[in-house]
Amino acid sequence: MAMSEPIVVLTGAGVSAESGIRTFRASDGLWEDHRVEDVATPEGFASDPLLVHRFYNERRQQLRDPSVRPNPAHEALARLEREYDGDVLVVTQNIDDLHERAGSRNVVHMHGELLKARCAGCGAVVAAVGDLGPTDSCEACGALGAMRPHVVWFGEIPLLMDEISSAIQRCGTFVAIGTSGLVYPAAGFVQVAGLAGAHTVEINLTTSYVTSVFDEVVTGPAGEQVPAWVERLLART
Ligand code: BV8
Repeated sequence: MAMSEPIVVLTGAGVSAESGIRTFRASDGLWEDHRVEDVATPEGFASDPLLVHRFYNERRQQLRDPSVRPNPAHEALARLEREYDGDVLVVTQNIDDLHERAGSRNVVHMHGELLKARCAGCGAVVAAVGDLGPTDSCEACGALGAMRPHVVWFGEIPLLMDEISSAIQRCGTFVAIGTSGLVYPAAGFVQVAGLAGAHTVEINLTTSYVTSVFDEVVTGPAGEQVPAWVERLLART
């Protein structure tokens, strides 16, 4: 039996909202407490590493809170990967590990991962479960104070772009879930997918900056709409 065409799923902060993780641009959003340029840029980190470490330490502690768990949207995407008879790739802008904890295995974190740290000296990437600070030394090269969150800040190049680009060129369906469509290059993926002939779907609570580009728009909370969309798709294939 021929395999069905590959599916690429792009997720943003909205897919984790119902798990209790704040999004960036809601009224009570993460950025509300801080200026983006102070906490999510290399310049911000250079000028106040303690502030930036604290910003990520708080988010890492929250992620470890037992009440923060995958929600039905994460679980539905893991089901899609298990039951769909084609490839499913989750490209997430999120730095939490909820997709993996829900069972998704084919996940690319294009903006890095909260539970990892990277040595600014040798580039080694290590697990970071506890707090990070400006005096931590690299367990690989020993450099003192060189550890930073393994996160892609504004002005830095997203990770695994080649893998992402080739997956988008080959997919038959591109679905964006819970992302505002503001940050590039992620916000431009729908355009690339559509030009490559994919059917494009947006699942969001409201409209995004790029809603008009999608072939199909599903409005509502991801925790409800993603399981329903997966159910419909699996019933068709
Ligand atoms: C790069 C990690 C070059 C850190 C993040 C001028 C014009 C255009 C672009 C630029 C420009 N000036 C600079 C740029 C480039 C810049 C950019 O796009 N800036 C924007 C602000 C204009 N981009 C970069 O710098 C990127 N790098 O361009 O390098 C390059 C490019 C390609 C190839 C080679 C080189 C790097 C950007 C990465 C920054 N790091 N995160 C951290 O997490 O702390 S960005 C951060 O915000 C997230 O990772 C995410 O990517 C981004 C957007 O957030 P969303 O996930 O969309 O969340 P948001 O809160 O915005 O929206 C939530 C959505 O969910 C909403 O739509 C809401 O309606 C919905 N929702 C809420 N609840 C629910 C829901 N939906 C469903 N159910 C719910 N329950």
